[in-house]
Amino acid sequence: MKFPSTRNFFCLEGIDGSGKTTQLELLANALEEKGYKVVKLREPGGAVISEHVRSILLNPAFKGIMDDSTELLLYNAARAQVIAEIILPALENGNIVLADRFAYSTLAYQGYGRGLSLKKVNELTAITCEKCFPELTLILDINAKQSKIRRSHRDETPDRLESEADLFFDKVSEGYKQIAKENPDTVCIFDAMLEKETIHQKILEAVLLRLKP
Ligand code: Z5A
Repeated sequence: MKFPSTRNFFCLEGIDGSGKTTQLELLANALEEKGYKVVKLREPGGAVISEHVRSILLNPAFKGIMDDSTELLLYNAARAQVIAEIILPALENGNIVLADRFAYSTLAYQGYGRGLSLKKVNELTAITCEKCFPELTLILDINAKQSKIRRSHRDETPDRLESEADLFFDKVSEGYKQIAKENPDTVCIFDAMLEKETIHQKILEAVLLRLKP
């Protein structure tokens, strides 16, 4: 399904530990050095209500209790709020918006990962994201095994999603590849196992191409 293409709105995607947050920071700094105004946000989250929804979604106490449809709707609810409260005003004020995850996370995790109907996930996305959708999504491709190795270096207790089995992350990873294949004009996929700086330069190049008037 095709979604709107909103100028100056970019998103980083990939499974956990793929390096999204690292690359988002590098990209934001590089753009700011070039004089662009940048607003960064994470999903789920980025606005007060959305952060409250995040704490429900990631709470390990709800593992095995939260229904897949509840999960789908909560991610969309968090997204609807951050779009209205943060993303649209930021774009209207001439900022570049960089999102750490957006609606393709829902397609990859709830659609490909959980096995919910891709059509229904897309239909819901069309409602939630009626007013904006990234003009370019940058996917960091890493397999479930490598992602697990990177995540194992963390001290924190895994959140509800992080404690899913390897098979789940394999499906999510395959989902991202499929999304890239089906949307070659608006999605770029990068090998997340390359050096951080190498990935950064590739991402920066792709974004600067879009920013040219
Ligand atoms: N989720 C969903 O199911 N549906 C949805 O619609 C949305 C989200 C929006 C949010 O988790 C969870 O919600 C997520 C998907 C789900 N769950 N899972 N599982 P989150 O926001 O808490 O976390 P995350 O988005 O998954 O990100 P992360 O775990 O923080 O990882 P990351 O941002 O991709 O990676 P990083 O923090 O930049 O890097 C991880 C480590 O790797 C770090 O030590 C880096 O120094 C290192 N790193 C980074 N790049 C490299 C390279 N190139 N080489 C070597 N090492 C590197």
